[in-house]
Amino acid sequence: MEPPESHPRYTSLMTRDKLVKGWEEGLVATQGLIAHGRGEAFDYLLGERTTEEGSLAERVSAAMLLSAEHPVISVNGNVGALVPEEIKLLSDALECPVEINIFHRTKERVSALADRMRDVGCRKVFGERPDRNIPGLDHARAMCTNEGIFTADVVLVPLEDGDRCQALKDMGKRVITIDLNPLSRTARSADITIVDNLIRAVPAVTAFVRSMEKEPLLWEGIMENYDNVKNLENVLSRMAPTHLRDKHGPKRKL
Ligand code: PTJ
Repeated sequence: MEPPESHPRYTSLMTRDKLVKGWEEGLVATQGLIAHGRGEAFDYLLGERTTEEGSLAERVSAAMLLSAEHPVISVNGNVGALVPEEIKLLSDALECPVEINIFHRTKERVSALADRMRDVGCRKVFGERPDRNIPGLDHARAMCTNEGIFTADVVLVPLEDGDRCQALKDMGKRVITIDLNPLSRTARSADITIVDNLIRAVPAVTAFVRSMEKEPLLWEGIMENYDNVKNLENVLSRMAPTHLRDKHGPKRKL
C-alpha cells in the first residue's frame, strides 16, 4: 500500500516500505528490521530532523573524509536498502570505494548488496572476496579486503556494531559512524558519531563535502575544534533532559 504524500508519517512509512522491500530482495537481514525500529524510536525523540549536533558532526565528518588518504564507506543491509544512491553520490564526491561488510553474513547477501551498489553506479565495490581479517574480532564482520577497509585510514561505518568500531580504532584508523543511539558502544567509541537518521545524514555529509572540497585549508581547523563526547552529551540532552537521566545515570544503555 502506498500512503498518500499528505499522510503525516509519509516519510517514515515509505522508509519502512523500502526496508521491507530490501528484506524481500534478500538485502536486509531480518534483524535489520528490528534495528530500524530501534532507530525510529530515537529519531522520534529528536523530532525526526537533523539537530545542530547532527549537522556539526556531519560537517566534521566531511572534513575528515576529505582529508583522508584512503577513505572507505562500509555498507551493510540497511544501508544498501535505504540509501544506495546517496552512498554512490558520496563515494563519487570522495572518489572512494565502498565495501560490503555485514554482520549476519551470507554469500548471497554480500553478492546481492554488491550488485545493488553496482546497479546504482558505484564503480569500486569491495567485499565479495575478503582476503584479510580485522584483528580481534571473532565474527563475520572481521572479514574485509586488503584494498578496502584493511588499508583505509578513515572508515565511514553507518549502523555499526561496537566491537568492530573499537577493532578498527585499535588498527589506528579513524572511524565515523551514523547511529541514532547516542549511548551505543559504537557511538561512544567512534571518532565522530553522527546522531541522525541515515536517510538525512548521508546526503548532508555529501553536501558538506561538495561545499568544502576546494578549501583544504579549512579541514584541519574544523576537525581540531570538535569534541565527540561533548556533542553526544548535547544531543542526549535533547532526547532526555538531565532531570530524567539522573535516575539511571548517563551510562545506562538506552
Ligand atoms: O546487514 P547486517 O547483517 O550487517 O546487519 C545490520 C544490523 C543493523 C542488523 C546490525 O548492524 C545490528 O544488529 O545493528 P545494531 O547493533 O542493532 O545497531 C543498529 C544501530 O543503528 C542502533 O543503535 C539503531 O538505533 C541505529 N539505527 C537504526 N536505524 C537507523 C539507525 N541509525 C541511523 N539511521 C537509521 N535509519
